Amino acid sequence: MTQYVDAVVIGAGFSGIYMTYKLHEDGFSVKTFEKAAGVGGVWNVARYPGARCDSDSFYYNFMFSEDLYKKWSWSKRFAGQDEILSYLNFVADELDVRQYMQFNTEVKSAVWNEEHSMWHITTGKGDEFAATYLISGVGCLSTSSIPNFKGIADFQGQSYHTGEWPHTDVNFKGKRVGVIGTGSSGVQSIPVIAETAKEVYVFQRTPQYSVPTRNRSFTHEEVEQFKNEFHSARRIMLTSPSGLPIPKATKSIVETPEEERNTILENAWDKGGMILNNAFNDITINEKSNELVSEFLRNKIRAKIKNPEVAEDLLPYYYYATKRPILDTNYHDTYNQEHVTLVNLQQQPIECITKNGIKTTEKEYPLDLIVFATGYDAMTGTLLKLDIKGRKGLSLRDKWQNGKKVETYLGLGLAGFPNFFTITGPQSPSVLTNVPSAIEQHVEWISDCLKYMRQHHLKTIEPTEDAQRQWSKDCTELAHNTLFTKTASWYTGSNIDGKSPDFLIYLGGLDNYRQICNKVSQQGYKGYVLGVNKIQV
Ligand code: NA7
Repeated sequence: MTQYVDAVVIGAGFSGIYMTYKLHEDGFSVKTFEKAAGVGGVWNVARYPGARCDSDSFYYNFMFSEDLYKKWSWSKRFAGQDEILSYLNFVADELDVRQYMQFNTEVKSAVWNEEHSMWHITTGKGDEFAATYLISGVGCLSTSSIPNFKGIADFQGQSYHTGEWPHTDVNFKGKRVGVIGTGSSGVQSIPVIAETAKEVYVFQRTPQYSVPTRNRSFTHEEVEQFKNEFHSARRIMLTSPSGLPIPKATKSIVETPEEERNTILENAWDKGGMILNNAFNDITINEKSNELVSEFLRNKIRAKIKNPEVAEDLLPYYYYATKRPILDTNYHDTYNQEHVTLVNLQQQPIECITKNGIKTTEKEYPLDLIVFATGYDAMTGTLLKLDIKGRKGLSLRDKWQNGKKVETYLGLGLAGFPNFFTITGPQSPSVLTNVPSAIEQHVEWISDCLKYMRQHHLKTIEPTEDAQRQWSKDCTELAHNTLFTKTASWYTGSNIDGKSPDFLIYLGGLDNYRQICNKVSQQGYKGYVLGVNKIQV
């Protein structure tokens, strides 16, 4: 039997929890489906060793409620996966949202019903729901990607992707472990794996820049200070491009005299975290500026690594920060340990995976366990797993797959898909900001929009093709004015075969984005078609 709710939300991570809460608070009936057994989203599944957040913990949380903020005390400067998951469980309890959530349930399809102006949602368990609104909180880094290595099924040892880590402890003791990938997940996990493994082989395709996390426990006084500074921090977060209480950088690195520049870089290095990549305003814009920071970071690697040949193999030469900036704890030092071997895939690419391990063009590395730290089908991967069909049976897959250009309006919705909203969708700024800050903005904007619809007796809302084209053009242009598009990364979709190479993140900053979204709503949802009854097709 089909049940009716005002809104169906997909996912119970940061986005789904807050969206569910807001909808209920605003008097809408809501049903939230979550594939996993509990809340947490990516923090419930990416349980790999060393998994940690790169935003300072007291800002990587909800800030919409002072009371909620003050009830939780983070133990460390950068929280690990387990603490973030505990936090999200705490929030779900505090906001009392579990009653609207159904776990262990995957949404299979969502089809727009033209006649009733409603979404028809079907789950893997056979639930049928009709909903006026469909809201995706599936996240932008939630579909793991394992490259199609030849022979992958032949491997007889254990193997795991970092984004789908088992809920039981994986024991590395006495084992020969191969790690493929040196993005954030690889860099975080490799030093921890090396603590107990007998041998570690890191299969590196692209060397990485990395800045120390400088993680540490908070004192009681520090925790109290964060809580007391709630209002001042929030004020800056609402107006900063990153959504963090880091003011906009105003200095150009090329225009800063060498001595001063080095002092700023050294200070940022000593403080750790995301300070260095936010220290100057031209790092990702100007090649010369970028090279100054890149060389600073390469020198840090040279100074750390004892074996000069290994040091050479670890030196990155892409434009710093055009891949996700990485924070580490003892990453590069790990290569000074005798049982850790760097395999440079630029010199010896992987040929295949065998029953015993990984074979490169030079030799076979026998392994007991392979860790795939090979990343995600970011931004669009999870949305495309769902069979979403809009007006006239138009499928999201037909619209976006097979090299077709991905276009959205504000990263929040798309033409042909009425009453469908995407939290942290493609072409929103979210993944290049402090994600919870972006999520709060998205959820609050969507929630205001639905209240507006109710107040004005509107039945449908849908971006126009023109507004969508213009937004997508703006996103592309912003990206082409930077160095981001000169580097292959998941930002550009180039890590996934067959994906249209495009930069799917709005680079204008969360501050500007917030203003643009506010202007759109203040102007009666400019760029949208609002339907009193169903829109004639
Ligand atoms: P990333 O950042 O996409 O890193 C994936 C890594 O896997 C990266 O080093 C890739 O090398 C490597 N990779 C991917 N495919 C291959 C193949 N075929 N052969 C060898 N190496 C390969 O994913 P993460 O999980 O580390 O981080 C994703 C985000 O999650 C992170 O930014 C946080 O926000 C959370 P490449 O650089 O492409 O040469």
